[in-house]
Amino acid sequence: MSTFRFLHAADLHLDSPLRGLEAYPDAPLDQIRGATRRALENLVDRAIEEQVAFLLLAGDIYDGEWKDYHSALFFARCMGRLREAGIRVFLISGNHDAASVIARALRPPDNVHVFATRHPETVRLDALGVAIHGQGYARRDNREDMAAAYPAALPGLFNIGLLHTALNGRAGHEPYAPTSLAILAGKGYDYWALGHVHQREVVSQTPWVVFPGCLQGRHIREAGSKGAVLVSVEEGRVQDVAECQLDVLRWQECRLDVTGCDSLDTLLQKVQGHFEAALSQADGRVVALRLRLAGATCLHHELHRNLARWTEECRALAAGLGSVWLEKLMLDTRPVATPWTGLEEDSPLAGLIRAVQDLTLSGPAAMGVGELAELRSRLPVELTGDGDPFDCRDPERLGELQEEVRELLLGRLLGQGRVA
Ligand SMILES: [Mn+2]
Repeated sequence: MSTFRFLHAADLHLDSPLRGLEAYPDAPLDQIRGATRRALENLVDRAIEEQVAFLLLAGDIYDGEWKDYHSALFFARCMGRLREAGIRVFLISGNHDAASVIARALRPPDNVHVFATRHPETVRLDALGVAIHGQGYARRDNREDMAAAYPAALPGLFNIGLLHTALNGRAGHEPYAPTSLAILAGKGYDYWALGHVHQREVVSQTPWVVFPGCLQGRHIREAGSKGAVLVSVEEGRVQDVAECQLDVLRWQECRLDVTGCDSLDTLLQKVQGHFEAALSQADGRVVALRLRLAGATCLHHELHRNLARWTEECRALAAGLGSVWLEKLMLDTRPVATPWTGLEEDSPLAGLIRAVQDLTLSGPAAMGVGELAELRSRLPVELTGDGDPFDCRDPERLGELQEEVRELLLGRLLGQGRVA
């Protein structure tokens, strides 16, 4: 039994198109557009630096069919660098790059083994004492338990299973190639190299079952550090599974407490401090932030009334720091006083404000749920996953929407009556 290391990555989604980001006035489009390629270059660099025995790619190398061969040529060039370094690559196709989806596939260099799609296949690396079992997707919508048909472990070897699956279901991910931990464990393998779920997750250590997560986040629902895992095997046993951060642009969702901020200057100062801290933690990467302001502040109504303007003010602060981009500003603030403070108790305005406060916006009809559902049905599936802002079936999201409508109305009303 030998000692070696290998890298396991998945869900590269090479050249994934930008989704609606062109609409933002100053989105770093070039950096976002090139991020999946730069992350793949980082993966290749790391494989060479660490002198790994091989690289595993567990599906969704591509994002879907393309109109030219650029993505496939870029991939071939990266694989060619590994070939020069004597590193073999084992890959399976996933739902995004199933044979039925990608018509223009190019043959990769000869250090790359692409697993069959009709049946599970096993590759033995006798010099290392390794067996790799895998099967790619022939078509996108794959609902079979593929793992069940994988062969049992080959005795005396370090066995790896390469599989693109949602296991027993993962929020925000289509339930492709469903299977269970019991089925995986029953094969007797040492390491299951999974793909499909974009969040890094060590599902089990006995045996090792690992989702490395996507190589590079592409939108706010793929926030946090992204990359691959480096697996160290000693005497035929997994000794260590280490996270390798390989992303070049990092999405981050954060919450900033602005309790007590009593002027827009103090608020903007606080926001700037927050941006600077995020930047210093990003290790030279571009940071794309979604910022949620929270806490009780007398600026509550002003922020709600002029959200678009304060979003641009914050965006300008971010732009001034170079490598920070504000994707969205969201409000979770509360007012410090009741909105009718200072108004005549029985004045018409006070009455109207009370009416808005008591307004019941619940019920599907009031919120236009039917119309929203109709719009939502036309969105690409990637946009309607977990935490989807348009999901009106989610009572929590509906509650948030109601709150936003109420605050907007109050902010507008108070703006008419006096300075909030
Ligand atoms: Mn997938």
